[in-house]
Amino acid sequence: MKITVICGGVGGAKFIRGLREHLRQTDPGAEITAIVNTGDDMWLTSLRIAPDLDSVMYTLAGQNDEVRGWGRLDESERVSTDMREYGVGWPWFTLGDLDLSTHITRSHYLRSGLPLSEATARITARWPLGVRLIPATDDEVETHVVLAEDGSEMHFQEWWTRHRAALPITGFVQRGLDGSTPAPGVLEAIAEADVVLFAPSNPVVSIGPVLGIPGIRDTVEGTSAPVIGVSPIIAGAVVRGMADACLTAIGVATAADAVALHYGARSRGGLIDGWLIDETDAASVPAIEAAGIRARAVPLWMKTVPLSAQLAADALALVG
Ligand code: FO1
Repeated sequence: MKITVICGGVGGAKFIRGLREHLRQTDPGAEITAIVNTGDDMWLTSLRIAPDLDSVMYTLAGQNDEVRGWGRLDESERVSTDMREYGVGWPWFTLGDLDLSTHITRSHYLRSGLPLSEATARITARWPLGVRLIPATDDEVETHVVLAEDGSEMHFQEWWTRHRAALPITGFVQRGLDGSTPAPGVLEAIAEADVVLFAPSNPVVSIGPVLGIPGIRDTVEGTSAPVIGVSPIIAGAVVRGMADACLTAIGVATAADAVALHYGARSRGGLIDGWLIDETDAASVPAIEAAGIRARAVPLWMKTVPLSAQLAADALALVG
């Protein structure tokens, strides 16, 4: 079976880890392709930072800092601490020493003329991930927020890490979107999949920027594969991060059913056929079904790998 997952960072990484675990037990020959958001990416002190690609890679490699949710295990910060003395970089954005190894390697490949997708293939080859990671695009399409105060733009990453998404914004723009194209293999991975999954990632700044790359949304709408999503919202609250600030900025309620309706039923011109919500949101099943989307309430908290594997099994079961 070929499964393609559209994802962002932490929530997506845990979900894909669960999907890999489930398929190892039930369909060892299955192929998993993750199409990963690159809207969070940026150049910082001449290094290309790709947070979501790194979160997914480190998690699948068992090298992720499970507590912080980003960065690597057994990390140290000698370099970034010293760089502060030079007054370069973002003091609010901590680059660990081992994490810098990844950024230096990626930047080396990019500076050598390789596209991000090839750099990613070479970097991820270091670990037997069992999942193919493809960036949504090889082009530099970065998410910026539009500040309510004066309409100026700020890179999403500064709004997110420096201001904790607390600065009022009126929306998001994808800088560099015009003329951008999906990375090699992205459209085929969606069109030729047996199942397409939307990981429980931020609908606005993770899933949204992937769908925004010209050609990707149309390919999701047109694929013969069922498209099943997993709610990133449980009982009206985000699981982690500040997705509520993002949803509010685009006028979507922070609720499992609201996000389903935001994606819309494929049978009515939208993107999804099925939607998993948490048991605490079970009362929303009828409304989601009334919108043309098959819904099921299951335990959504991915506290352990077995729980994540069960969630992946529940998502695939919704195909049936
Ligand atoms: N998030 C923070 O809140 N503070 C940080 O200092 C920080 C550093 C960082 C470095 C590398 C990286 O790949 C991710 C990092 N993140 C940090 C997380 C990052 O903002 C998020 O992973 C996503 O970009 C937002 O979903």
